[in-house]
Amino acid sequence: MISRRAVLLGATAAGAAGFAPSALGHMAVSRDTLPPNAPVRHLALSAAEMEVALLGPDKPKTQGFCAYNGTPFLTWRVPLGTRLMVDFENRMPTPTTVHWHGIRVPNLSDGVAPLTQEPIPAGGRFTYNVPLPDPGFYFFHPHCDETGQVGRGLVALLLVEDPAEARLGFDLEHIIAVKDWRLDADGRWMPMFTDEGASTAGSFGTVRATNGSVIPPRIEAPAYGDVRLRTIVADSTRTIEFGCDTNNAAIIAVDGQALVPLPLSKLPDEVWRMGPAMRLDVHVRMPGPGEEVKVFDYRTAEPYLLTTLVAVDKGKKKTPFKPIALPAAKVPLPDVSRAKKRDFIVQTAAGATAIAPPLPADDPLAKALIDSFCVGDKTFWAINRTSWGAGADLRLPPPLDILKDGDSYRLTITNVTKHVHPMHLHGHVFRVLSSTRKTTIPPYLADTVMTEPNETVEIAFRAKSGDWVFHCHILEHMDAGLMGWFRVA
Ligand SMILES: [Cu+2]
Repeated sequence: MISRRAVLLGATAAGAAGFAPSALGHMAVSRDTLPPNAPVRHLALSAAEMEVALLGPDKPKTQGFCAYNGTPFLTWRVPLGTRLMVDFENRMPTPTTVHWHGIRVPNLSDGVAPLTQEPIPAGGRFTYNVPLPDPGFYFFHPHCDETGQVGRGLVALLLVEDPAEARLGFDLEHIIAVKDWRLDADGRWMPMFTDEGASTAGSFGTVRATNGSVIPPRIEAPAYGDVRLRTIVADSTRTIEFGCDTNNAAIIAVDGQALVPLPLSKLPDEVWRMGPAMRLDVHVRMPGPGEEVKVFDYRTAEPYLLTTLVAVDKGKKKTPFKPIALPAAKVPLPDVSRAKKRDFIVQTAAGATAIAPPLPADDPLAKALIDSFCVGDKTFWAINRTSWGAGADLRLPPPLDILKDGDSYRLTITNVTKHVHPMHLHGHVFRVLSSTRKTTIPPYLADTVMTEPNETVEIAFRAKSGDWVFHCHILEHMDAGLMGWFRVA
């Protein structure tokens, strides 16, 4: 089934660049976030299936693992201010798209089918224009059958580096990617989308892993040295409580955005709760030679060891711990005092509903259909009684709201369900202003915010033109209705 949008765009699979001005009259082309003369880097990207040993040595290998460029957890490091032109090819047997999580991309490079492009079929190509105006820790992943493809490994990391960071004095940088695997004892994939999981907390992996390994990594670091730990929950489902067994640790960035260093010891239970898609940069001061720092997920009854840092003597002397502040984030900030207020409720649903007014009949997206391959077959969730299409009802829902380009908005997000929902807004970085439960946390910038049962979280942002989705990042929830969109015009 091909939507009217696809016809208007002219066979996107043949490679309509996100760079091109929109042929659509209904919305302003989102402003570019880099000047036209910014340095350009052309990169080839492919997604393909491969065989990987996930269960550990001497265990059966797993077929049908999905990876970018043949590399599990592919990691790109790119200088701040670069424009990536990414020539993507889908070598998987199923459709996909690429979404650049947390990056302020032009709308047509956002990778959301059918809002900004059609799914890229097997063998298809698409060029993404990815300006990198903000330093930080980002990632990219599919936004069609995200539950199935991310579940089978399709995720890559993107570190946008400010040259000033190299002079901050860190002795070591280390990435912790939290991602479990849903495998049976023979290394075969189990269903990623289950009705039981999608309607509750999500279907958890059967095997826990860090950076793909079921054996928690041990990393050597200079004794008394400064380590920048960069943690991402790349899992479809799991929420962790990040913590470590030292007092000399401070959060220096959330979702890649710098904040005034926040010692972990000042947080309730000395942990930071991270749902799927969330990132955290932590400065850890190493202890003396031979000693260790253990990094845990404290959410489980028995703390799960994510990684051990082992201090080795490199001649460094012990000095008092002073957390290193990253250069301040430069994202556009909302004018909170003049922001318009909007209220959203995250709730359960029994079947597709929509109460928002429909799009005008002549809108190119008014009759757009969601590809059934991209979403789940049941609807369990909604935002303000509006669900993303799933199952038999694959109509694109009307926008949750129409916002004005450049204006500031305050959103309250109230979770009236029994489960946590990490809510992500595309194309923007927002300020987390307040929570009815987490009263001790100072305001910070993020692109994904956790909402607990019975919690109201308030965020604020400056709206940028385009059609942007707002959704839960527990992937089965998203694929079972927990996604809506804003039109900013
Ligand atoms: Cu959710």
